[in-house]
Amino acid sequence: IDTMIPLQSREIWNKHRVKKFNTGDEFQEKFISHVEWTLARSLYNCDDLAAYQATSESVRDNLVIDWNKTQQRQTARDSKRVYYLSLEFLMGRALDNAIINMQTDTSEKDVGETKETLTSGNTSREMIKNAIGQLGFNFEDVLEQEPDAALGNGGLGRLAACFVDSMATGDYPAWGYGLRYQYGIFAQKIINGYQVETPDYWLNFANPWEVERSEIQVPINFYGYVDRAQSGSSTLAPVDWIGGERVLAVAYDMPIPGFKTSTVNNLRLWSAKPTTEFDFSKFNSGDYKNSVEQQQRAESITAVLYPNDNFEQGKELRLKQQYFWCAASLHDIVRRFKKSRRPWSEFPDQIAIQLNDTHPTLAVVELQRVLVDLEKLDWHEAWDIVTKTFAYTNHTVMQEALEKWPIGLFGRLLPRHLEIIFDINWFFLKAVEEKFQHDVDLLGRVSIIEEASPERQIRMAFLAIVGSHKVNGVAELHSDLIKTTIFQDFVKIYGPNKFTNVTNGITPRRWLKQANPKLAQLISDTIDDRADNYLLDMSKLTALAKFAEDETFQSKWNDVKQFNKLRLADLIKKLNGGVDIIERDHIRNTLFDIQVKRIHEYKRQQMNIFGVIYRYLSMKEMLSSGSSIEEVAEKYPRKVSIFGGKSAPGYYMAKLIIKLINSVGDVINKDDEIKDLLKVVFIPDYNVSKAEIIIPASDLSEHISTAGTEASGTSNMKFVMNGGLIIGTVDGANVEITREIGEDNIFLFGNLSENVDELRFNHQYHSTKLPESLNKVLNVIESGAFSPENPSEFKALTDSVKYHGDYYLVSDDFDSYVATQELVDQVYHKDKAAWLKKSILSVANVGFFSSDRCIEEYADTIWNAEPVKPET
Ligand code: HBZ
Repeated sequence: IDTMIPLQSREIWNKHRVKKFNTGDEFQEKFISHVEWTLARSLYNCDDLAAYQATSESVRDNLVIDWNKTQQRQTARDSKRVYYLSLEFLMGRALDNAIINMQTDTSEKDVGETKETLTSGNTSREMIKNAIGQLGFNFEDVLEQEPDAALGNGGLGRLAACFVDSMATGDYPAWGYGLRYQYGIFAQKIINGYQVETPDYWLNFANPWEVERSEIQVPINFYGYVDRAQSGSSTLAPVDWIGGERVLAVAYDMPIPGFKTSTVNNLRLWSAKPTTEFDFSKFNSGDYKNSVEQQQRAESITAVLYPNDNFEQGKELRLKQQYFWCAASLHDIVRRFKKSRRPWSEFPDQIAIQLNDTHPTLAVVELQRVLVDLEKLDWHEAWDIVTKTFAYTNHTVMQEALEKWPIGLFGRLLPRHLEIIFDINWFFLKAVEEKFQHDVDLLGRVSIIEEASPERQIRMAFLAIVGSHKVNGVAELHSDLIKTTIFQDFVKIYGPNKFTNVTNGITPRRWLKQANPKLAQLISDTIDDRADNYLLDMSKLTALAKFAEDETFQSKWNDVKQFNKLRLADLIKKLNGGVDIIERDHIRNTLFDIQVKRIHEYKRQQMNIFGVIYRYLSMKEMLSSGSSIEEVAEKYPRKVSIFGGKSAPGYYMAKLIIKLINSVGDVINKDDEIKDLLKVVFIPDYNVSKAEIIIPASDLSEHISTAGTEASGTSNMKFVMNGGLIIGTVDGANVEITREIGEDNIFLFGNLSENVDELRFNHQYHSTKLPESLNKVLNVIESGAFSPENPSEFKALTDSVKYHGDYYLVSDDFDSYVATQELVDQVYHKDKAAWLKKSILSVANVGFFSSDRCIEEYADTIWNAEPVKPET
């Protein structure tokens, strides 16, 4: 490319080439020029927000240089590219992460001598912090100005965010593709104990972390009809789809910096806008008012993120979002491929596309359409390319979360795609029939089209399996479960090798270094790794094990936890209108017991709060039968139960659980008789930036889903990485966490997944007796103890356990849960050294759960992709 530009021009470009800031002084110069030129402000009206924006612009300038180079390098090397298609990227804040990832030099030699330059490894963050301080701002206050990019619901969206971080860190030529929602997940307010949703308009102030690529506009069609005028009678021949509604997809790019590498990858999010031209002939009536309204409707496609997790609603706008995003992304991918002028058969050698759940499955159909209808490839040749390109990650076995689309709705919106799906299904079923001639029910069971009433439905998971060469679950237990339950027939059809496991992971840059700087510092000091190389090779953490019983080290470890607990107490106080809930003087011997995640019956926050109630009742009973408060404290030592999480707005039971937690808190927190031995806190609006404060502060966290329901869980990994212990069921990644850190270092309880079916069956067909303990709790709730104005307020919750089959098996696990909680208390309060040892050993062995390991596994076993390393 270079040679096409005249030498003289190249010289001038080179002479004036942009340069990174590399010292605190250079940073300050950039900062000021951004305040004055980019923001058109000055020293006299530069507030924290402006300081945040100027800092971000300055840091971004550094990133952009590497971003451009990375893209040029990846194009020049022409190696296989990975595209991660996810409807959610729960990124959180970008600034601190970018600063941390900016450390480029992995050598230790600079540390100490040249503290004020960026090449001094560890100190880039310190350097910027000092520089900002000298300019008159507090670094933490500046970071606080950034709104979270909350473009996701929970684990699935956060996983995608960890993955793009690890893909950049591993130098993989990989892009994320998603949607640029104008409203991310709603902000949660708690009013009188109830969840109230308020819109999250996160783009209120200019977003320095995105670049609008207004030149990249992809037209996307919906509705219309299929014209087979030139295709004759042949069913598989290319046809024309005449779309009825047209919108434009505009690209917005976010830089994704790798840690200690100059690789900066791209996250491309699409935004919908109206086309500028009217094509009246395409509208049925040509009625002008309607045309205008249609144009206005365009923007609604990317207006809002659907706030459900693990539940599918089947709304037309959701399907529109999916197609809009898949079609735009594929158009981009195909355009880039075509520039290489390779034959189509090489498409799968150059491109791997990962489907994050079934949400992007339309991309499979769209690629087939592009190849057959537009590029005129033979059907089978095209299908071979498609299936070699795609791979699908499943995140749930729960029926209500599996996507299905009624064919009526689908066919109206995407008439040509429906035909293609029927053809895909026809060839698939034909092959199955040939192979399994005697199994009469099989075809019906595996058909992509479900014969349901009132209407047939498209089973998106089946389509994703048929359209992919690999299918993976997200933890070992889960990957085994999909093979024996929902996808059992497909294992028979394709053999077991199509199905694989890649256990989830998390990025240690955000979830250790950024969230817990004190612990990160202690670790790097202790294992003598001042340049933080352990963040790239987490097996280095095993060096901590030899300090597990060292008293001085334990005490430093404990001090870090204490610091983080105070930091959380400050946050809770702030959120509680400046009033302390947690007794500060006793924080060191108060157990912080935390459950933060989306509120869902299967995650069993209800069991947690029932346990809290049981503890409270037991304390009160002791007191009323004459025990002293000291005796009560002996049995039930200081504890604060902390909850956080959003409920889907339409999920009645989850909302009721939130209300119960708050109502119980109101009663317990005000009860002077128990002398602050027990507190209950619900932290409103749990999100990524709150998680960064909450997770490092945990002594204990709860991962207590009904066995077999939580595919993996990833916050379990985050808590362990921050030195918290876990109380959990034998579910999801808890199983592998136990294997890695050792069963002495985790508190497991409850029934196993292989017994769940039988237990459910028993509840359905026999009247099973509730344990005494739980019965007591439910009776007290029903008495109105927590809802005096409306004693039956929580009836749906108590009834679900008592009369409606207890689907989530709270009654089966309750006693072992309570007993395990008491064991936790004993270890925490009676043997702090043992506790600290467990905590240290857990961190020492958490390395497996780095998302860098995950990405390597995906690259090796699914994508067949190699890193493209920057020249050194
Ligand atoms: O994906 C979660 C799983 O529940 C969790 O166990 C796992 O660790 C995590 C990452 O693999 N699933 C989700 O978070 N799912 C959703 O958020 C979701 C969102 C929209 C949907 C369906 C599911 O339509």
